Amino acid sequence: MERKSSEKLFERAKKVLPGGVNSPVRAYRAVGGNPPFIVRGKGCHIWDEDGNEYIDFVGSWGPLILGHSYPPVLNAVSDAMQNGLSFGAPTAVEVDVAELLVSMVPNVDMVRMVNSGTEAVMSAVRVARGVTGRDKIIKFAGCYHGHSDAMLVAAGSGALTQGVPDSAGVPKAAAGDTLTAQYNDLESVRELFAANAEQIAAVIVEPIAANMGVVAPETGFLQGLRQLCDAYGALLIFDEVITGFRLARGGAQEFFDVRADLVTFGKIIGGGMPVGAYAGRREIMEQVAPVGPIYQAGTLSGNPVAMAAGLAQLRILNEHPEYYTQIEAKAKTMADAMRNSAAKHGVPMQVNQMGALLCPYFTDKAVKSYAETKASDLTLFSSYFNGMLARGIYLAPSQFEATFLNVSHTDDDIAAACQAADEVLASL
Ligand code: HOZ
Repeated sequence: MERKSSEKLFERAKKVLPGGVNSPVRAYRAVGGNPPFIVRGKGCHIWDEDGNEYIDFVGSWGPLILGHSYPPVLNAVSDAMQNGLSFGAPTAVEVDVAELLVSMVPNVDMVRMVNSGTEAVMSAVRVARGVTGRDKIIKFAGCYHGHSDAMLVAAGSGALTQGVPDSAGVPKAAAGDTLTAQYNDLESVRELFAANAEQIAAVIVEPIAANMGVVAPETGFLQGLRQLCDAYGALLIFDEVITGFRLARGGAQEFFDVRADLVTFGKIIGGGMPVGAYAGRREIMEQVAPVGPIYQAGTLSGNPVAMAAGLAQLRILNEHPEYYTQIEAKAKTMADAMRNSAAKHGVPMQVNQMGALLCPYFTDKAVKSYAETKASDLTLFSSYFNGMLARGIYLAPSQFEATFLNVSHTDDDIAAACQAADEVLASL
């Protein structure tokens, strides 16, 4: 597969963009080689600058749950933009999206729109601190909550991929109130609460840890967090930037039947447009300005074009609960096929799968913790990734990101990916 045009673009990009990219993981440093530059997408297929076609298992890192260029979403954008791109003033579509979101997500009465998951988390953390009058936050090693200062401690995703989970440039004071626990290890959370009683404002968690690959919560883990937060008067924040509207219509709260006090969402609220949101019960959200004393604002928050795209996508998800069982079934099929191929070819591999998310780890031991994700053989991952790319299967270029399935993957697409995986695993 030739990628000369992409290579030329990457050379130009590296002169004017750090690493040639606007988000680190896209630079392909963890897997070697150069990234294809994408020109268009339709359904689960994307095409690069050289005309190569790929089956996409990234889907813009999750939000494109209906696939690329989904006509009702594109039409909504096109209709909305005829009226102007931004007003910095209230519009009806913001109310429509908020009403729909509140009707779909459990335990949520009000929502504030922002522009990204990073902003949503940064704001939710401020709300938790404002509501409780406490400063400390517990997060989990390997979980990623965007790039605000307080969250770049033991962070997953690109930070983990690039080997900088504790970023330079974060003042000690900004990170000093972030305490780190171990995912799926309630004891580590209990110890932090015991040592910092009445100082913890919130525990923030990705209900499925999907920025260190994919690690599902063990039975009782999320429930245990709920109980500890209740016992110590802290808020529980579910970062649903990846799981929101992807695991189920009501996200992880519905899927796992555990209630959070605040929920953060990302790009899926905008159908792929730059959107984020945080939401919670009325008594919490009414602490946010202009009703309450916790300040947070943004000119592009609730942008009408982005909201129109989000509304179109959320309406479809709301009307089609069966989509979730369908995507999950496809993900199971793919995970099972990959496990079978690994066993057949003697490759030490675990495939973690939950809902529409999956991730292969190159190790012979089960992967249930951050430490176990790091036991994966990254050289094997890199060979697997590049073998798949050469066969037209577009995956996240990092061991520590998820493989995303969506409504637009057909049985044939899944079969093609499984066939490619079988060939690649045979060659390792
Ligand atoms: N941190 C994002 C995935 N969890 C990657 C974003 C991007 O490169 O677009």
